[in-house]
Amino acid sequence: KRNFNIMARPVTLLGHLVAISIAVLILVWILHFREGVAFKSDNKLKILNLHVLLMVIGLILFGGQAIMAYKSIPAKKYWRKVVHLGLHAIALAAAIFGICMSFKFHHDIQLTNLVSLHSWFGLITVCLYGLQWVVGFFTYFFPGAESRRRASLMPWHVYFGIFVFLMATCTAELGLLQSLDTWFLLGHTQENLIINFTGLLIFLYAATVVLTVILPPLY
Ligand code: HEM
Ligand code: ASC
Repeated sequence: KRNFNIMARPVTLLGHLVAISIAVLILVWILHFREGVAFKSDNKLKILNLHVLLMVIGLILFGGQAIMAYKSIPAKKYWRKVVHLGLHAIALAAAIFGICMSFKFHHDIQLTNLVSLHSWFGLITVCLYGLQWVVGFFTYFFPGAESRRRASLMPWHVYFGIFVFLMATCTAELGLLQSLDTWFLLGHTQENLIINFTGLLIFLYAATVVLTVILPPLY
């Protein structure tokens, strides 16, 4: 009889490839089709672009890699865990800084904050992400809960981890959709194609990351 078992490690390879493709597309979009990034500039769109870059590369790409760490890193469990929480810390820091950039953009051009569905999703996502990180850290790393508590919280940790990661990808899709002058751009322009392909790849990334969680590890 044939055996249809698929192990997670090869799927994490696809996850890395998709992540690199998203990084390339988003960099081409922001550096070539838009005006690049800046923390301080008279061209306020550069500050908004910094927000986009931090959210996609920081929160989504690093966050997904953090989740896949238990299936992608060929090392002992302890080191996988250190990579898992470390990459999540980078993702969270980028997300908090990235949110600040969107508020700075709104402040500088005197736009009202928290109007769009994208902004509501984004704020909820980052709050839940921070909560997930803190609870995960104290339960599973330092000082660590007793083993029965660790075990009983694990399904919740995995469920909320997937949930908040998917919320982050939804927020990014809403952000792409809203990309300022979308209506002006509509048409078969190169920039429009890049935005759409980025959105498709983010969806494929989410599908891949969640699949690695469900598949058994390859030792
Ligand atoms: C799995 C710890 C933060 C999402 C795990 C596991 C541990 C852990 C011990 C179980 C791995 C296993 O037994 O195979 C931690 C610690 C964190 C943290 C110490 C923070 C300091 C996060 C965050 C997220 C997250 C912020 C998501 C936003 C997940 C997911 C899994 C997981 C989806 C399942 C991975 C799999 O089974 O392939 N984490 N975690 N974790 N964690 Fe975390
Ligand atoms: C941990 C860890 C796990 C869980 C397990 C309880 O710290 O690495 O896999 O807690 O002990 O499910």
